Amino acid sequence: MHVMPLSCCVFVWLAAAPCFTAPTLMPAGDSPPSAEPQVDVKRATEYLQRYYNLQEEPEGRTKRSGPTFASKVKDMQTFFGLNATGVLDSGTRETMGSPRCGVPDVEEYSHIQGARWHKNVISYSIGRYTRDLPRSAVDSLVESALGVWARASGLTFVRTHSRKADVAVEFATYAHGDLHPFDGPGGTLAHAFGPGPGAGGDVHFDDDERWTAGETGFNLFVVAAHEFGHALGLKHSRNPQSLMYPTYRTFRSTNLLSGEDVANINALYSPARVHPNYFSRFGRSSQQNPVPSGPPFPQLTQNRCAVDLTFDAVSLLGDATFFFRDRYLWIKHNEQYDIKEGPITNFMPMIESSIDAAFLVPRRSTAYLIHESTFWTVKGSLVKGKPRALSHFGFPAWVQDVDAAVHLVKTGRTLFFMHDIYWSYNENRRVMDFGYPKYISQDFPGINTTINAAVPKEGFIYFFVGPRVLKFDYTQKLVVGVERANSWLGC
Ligand code: NFH
Ligand code: CA
Ligand code: ZN
Ligand code: ZN
Repeated sequence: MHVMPLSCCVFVWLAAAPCFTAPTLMPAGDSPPSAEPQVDVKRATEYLQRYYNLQEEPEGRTKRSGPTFASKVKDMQTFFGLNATGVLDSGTRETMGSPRCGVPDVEEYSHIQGARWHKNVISYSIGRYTRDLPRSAVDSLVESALGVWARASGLTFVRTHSRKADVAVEFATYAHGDLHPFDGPGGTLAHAFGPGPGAGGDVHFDDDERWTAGETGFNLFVVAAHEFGHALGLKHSRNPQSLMYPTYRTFRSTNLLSGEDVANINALYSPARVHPNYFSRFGRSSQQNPVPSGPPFPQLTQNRCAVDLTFDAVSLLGDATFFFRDRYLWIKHNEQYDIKEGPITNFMPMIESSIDAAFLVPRRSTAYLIHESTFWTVKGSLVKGKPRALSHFGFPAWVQDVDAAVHLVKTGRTLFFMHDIYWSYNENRRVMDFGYPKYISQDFPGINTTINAAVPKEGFIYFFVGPRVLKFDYTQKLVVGVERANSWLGC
């Protein structure tokens, strides 16, 4: 069996040392309970060994002073937002004293991406229920918690009653068959295994907690959403705004996910844009050298007639249509048969990344090319100035990229599509229209999956969805035709 990193960490760490609660736990081993400072150092040492990879000395003794110990204390203080003094003061001891369980903090942050599911449709099952809530409530809280990630990622979750579900959800107490017994009321609320076969993806809730749908006890929706993050491969975040922060909080706002959560799930599940160092500013690695997305070098040729060819963005520009895929570009002149093609940099040397979305505002003769949270302005065939922030259009901060954009001359609006929602931007007043985002499926019936690209033509909107293009009649609100995406490139 291939054990994936996250589940592997959970196994190793919990098997080696079950969760402990400093205030109630008897000091382990040889230390007499009366020797307070001794006990504190011992506990701190155990804690740092468990969560911060503090190494034991060769003879089996652990360094309790010196650079290693202090620097691990510092790491821990930094993680919890304490003063990083390296000194075991009372605040630090108190924080260490909070019961906790799971993968070591530092290990977790060393790289954001963990294992992932290599598919977009993930099955889940609900096995043993809790008696705290009606079954129907559990079903719908679990479904909503999965919906949080589905909306942010384009993943789809389907419920099954099979034992072979990818994500098997269960309530259990104490020992429950996976070597990681729960700890009774309080302490650890739940745990999850990262993507993988067997126990991989499974989520267990401690049924000694009081599970609720409200603000008393522990809110099942919030805890489940956190656990599903792990089940999809996400690790803990040190950002207290993030759902993946390691301690339980109730969320007052409707927005469970921080921008970082959204970025991390997308780094994991958007194969076209893999960012090994995305958000690495929380770690120690090189934020100074952002890694350009896509393959390391733009491919010099691409087969435009490949059966399953998809595009990242399609836009009109001048009297041509531009088709973007990874860092490659095809340009089809409207009145000519020949197609120009090559790496984007051949045409626009400044643009060394892929393009996620693009649109033309004809009365300004200006096209906007969007890459993640930035965009370029292109007039004629000239890229104007430096890339600007996508937030310029008035998006909320958590919007870090869009899938597609299209400008409609008739209404003067630009529509931005992201997963299953979209925004409408008023190009005349240069403000977002009120009441957005809205669900795409509500206003574009028939468009039920993530949109790759959109382009207006002869009064229709053409939505590129996977290897197909759907012709959408905006006044009838109806899909009126389907063809292969690359038929537009003469295939
Ligand atoms: C948890 N975890 O039980 C807590 N935290 O806040 N108790 C985490 C789940 C929360 C599983 O994936 C465990 O990370 C505890 C302790 C974040 C939903 C911080 C005490 C360990 C109230
Ligand atoms: Ca517990
Ligand atoms: Zn378990
Ligand atoms: Zn967790």
